[in-house]
Amino acid sequence: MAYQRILTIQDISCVGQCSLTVALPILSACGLETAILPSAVLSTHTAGFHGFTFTDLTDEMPRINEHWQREKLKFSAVYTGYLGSSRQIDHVKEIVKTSMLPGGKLIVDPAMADFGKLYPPFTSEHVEAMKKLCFESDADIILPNITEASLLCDMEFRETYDESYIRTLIEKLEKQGAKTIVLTGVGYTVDSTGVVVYENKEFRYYKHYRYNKGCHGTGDVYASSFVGAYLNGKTAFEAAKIAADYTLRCIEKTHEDEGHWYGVKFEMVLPELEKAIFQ
Ligand code: PXL
Repeated sequence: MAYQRILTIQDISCVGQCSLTVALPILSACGLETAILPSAVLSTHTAGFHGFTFTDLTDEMPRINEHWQREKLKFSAVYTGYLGSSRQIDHVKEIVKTSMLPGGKLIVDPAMADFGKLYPPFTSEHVEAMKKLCFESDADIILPNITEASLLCDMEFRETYDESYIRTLIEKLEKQGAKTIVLTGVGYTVDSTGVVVYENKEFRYYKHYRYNKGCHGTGDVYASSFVGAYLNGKTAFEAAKIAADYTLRCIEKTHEDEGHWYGVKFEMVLPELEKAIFQ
């Protein structure tokens, strides 16, 4: 593969093993030059820590992009994660328009909700802005979980569901403009979960083991390893499988340490991800 410079846009949670502190090392391990655009700086992530600081960087985003344009810096892919405000989403759309190389890939993890609920700072305004990023900006791939997918296509969220519910979700996303869809956290039995990939008009399902106890940050580990594999020439389905297997190994590593409640121990198993991509 040709050497690629990509851009990832998400927050820096200084402590907490999520967003940029996960994406940057994973993408680097996948051999990608990774430029970053921090959407905000938080002392920790927001799930379980109390009294965290939050510095919004929305107004920096267009200034940074103007400098990149003056320097003629371009990216062969843009991968977005947790975005701190709906106003940021407008800046991201502009950055994609001005700083992506022709034929570049836009990969959007809508990172805004889980378990049927929006993350605390977000409202329906954020959902509407995220729809625009996913559908109007021509995202090549979106990686929602079921909660995010239901919000993006205004469909009722269901905790228990069957294949026809999942199919309808994906069909509605496609109707709104989604191209390749990687729908995560889809399980039809109590001890399994998996990922449904809709690629080239075809549905495929990768089913795998589900641990009862999850870890905070697995969504970011999953999306980053997916992007790493995909940009190294894997199909979306192959990348989805590689990312699922890697994320499971990270969860196993994390479970070895009962006190590690705030993030995913993804570091020690990075060589396994590299092997899966480059072998
Ligand atoms: O992992 C998603 C995420 C990213 N960044 C921040 C978060 C969360 C989820 O809670 O709080 C700041």
